[in-house]
Amino acid sequence: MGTHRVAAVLTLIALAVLGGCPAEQPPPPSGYLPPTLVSVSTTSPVLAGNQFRIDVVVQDDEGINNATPPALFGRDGNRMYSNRCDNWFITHQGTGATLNVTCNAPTYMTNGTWTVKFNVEDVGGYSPLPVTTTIDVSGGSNDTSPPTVDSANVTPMAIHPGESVFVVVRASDPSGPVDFGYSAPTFTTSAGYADNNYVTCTTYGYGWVTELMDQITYRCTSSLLNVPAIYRATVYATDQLGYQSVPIPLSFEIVQ
Ligand SMILES: [Ca+2]
Ligand SMILES: [Ca+2]
Repeated sequence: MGTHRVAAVLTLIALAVLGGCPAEQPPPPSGYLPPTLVSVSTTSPVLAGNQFRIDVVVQDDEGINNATPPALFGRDGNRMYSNRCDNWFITHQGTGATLNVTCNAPTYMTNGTWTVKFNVEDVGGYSPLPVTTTIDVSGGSNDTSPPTVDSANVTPMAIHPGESVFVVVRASDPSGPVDFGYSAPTFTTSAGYADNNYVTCTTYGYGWVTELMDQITYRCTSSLLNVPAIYRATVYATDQLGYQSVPIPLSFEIVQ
């Protein structure tokens, strides 16, 4: 293809693109724009065991309503230490606002870079503005070992079709909270029954046992199954660095 023909084709493409552009949009009505970020700063680096601050200035076409509690995210992208930034104050300035957030870095927090995320909402609730910043932590934990599943129990161990079992898992880690992947265990049976024989698990409760030990409860309900059958699953815990514990096998029986 000659140079001139390439230029002609490009011109045609450009005209087609331009021709496809919609007419100029009228400005959106007042309040229909999400907040915009003016500035965000943190008192980083952060010494583990101490407080740190996040200061955010936002602007809106209408006014700022509130912000969600900031949460810290580990290197694996999972939410950790979510109750560490409970103090935040909003100073309204016209249709903008300044947010001053104070957070606590626990002594066992892992050294390295952490991400802080939260949303700022405008009065109209049109679209929250996600705010993301980072902090660098030092003087904390250098733990690089995976968490430990301290206990994993199924109660009761035998049910009738249509009934539920509760799965309670406790796990701990030297550098603080663990998570359980936020995915419920998948119980399967090797009995080869039809597809309408299944067990569905959902998260039933979640909380700290101690600062370094977390617990999760799942409720697992069986369909109207052929019986008897033994259902098996594994559970594991993940720490803030993404290290996974040894998977722990679980089982229960569905009886007539
Ligand atoms: Ca707005
Ligand atoms: Ca660990």
